[in-house]
Amino acid sequence: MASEKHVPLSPIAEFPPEEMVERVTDFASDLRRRRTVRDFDQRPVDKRIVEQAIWAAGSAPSGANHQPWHFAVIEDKAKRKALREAAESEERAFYSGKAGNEWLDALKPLGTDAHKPFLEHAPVIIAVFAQKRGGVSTSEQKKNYYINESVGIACGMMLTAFHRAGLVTLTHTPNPMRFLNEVCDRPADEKAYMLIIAGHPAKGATVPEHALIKKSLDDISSWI
Ligand code: IYR
Repeated sequence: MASEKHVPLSPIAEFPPEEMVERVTDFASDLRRRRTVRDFDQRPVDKRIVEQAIWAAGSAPSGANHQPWHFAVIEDKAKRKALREAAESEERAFYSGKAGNEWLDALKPLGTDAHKPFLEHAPVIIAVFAQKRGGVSTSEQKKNYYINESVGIACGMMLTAFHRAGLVTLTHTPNPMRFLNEVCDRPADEKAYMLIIAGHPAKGATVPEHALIKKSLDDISSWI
């Protein structure tokens, strides 16, 4: 039999039934106001907000609790410049045909292009890495499991944390992202997963109308 040790669950808050509904409804309404924004104000973001957003992300469930993620906060000007140059070069190839017509057509309503100034100038730029090997302690080198699922959930929790702080975010995935290992000094067995950009929105920032079209509850769920 398993020889694992269990400890009591720390108390979690309980609420009267109606208050539970109210709390989850408030949370959902707030989260539904989250927007992906591409124009950031230059105003700096308190380092404690970034640390707490990483702390929130690091609480995500993960395969065998190996926590297969690393968050590199890119502050250095030269690294940001290198990041922007490498990403824009990939994006130029992407937008000038590599993506294929179907993908480019799908992106048209967003109005995005290869120009990525936020990679240099946004107040917060975090490169998220997924670790192929690791363990419950950073010194371990065991195989990791459900890496994409685990890191994806952690990223979602980070976006939620920034939103709760009153900031806007952008998930960015230059393709391919190999160059990020070099920019961020990360080992070859880590895979760049996505960039999370955060900050205050620029004055007059806009979002594409397309982004406001959301599927209904009936569209996205079934009770069987
Ligand atoms: N990485 C490119 C293209 C892009 C792809 C998808 I799918 C998007 O939802 C948005 C953009 C870029 O960032 O421009």
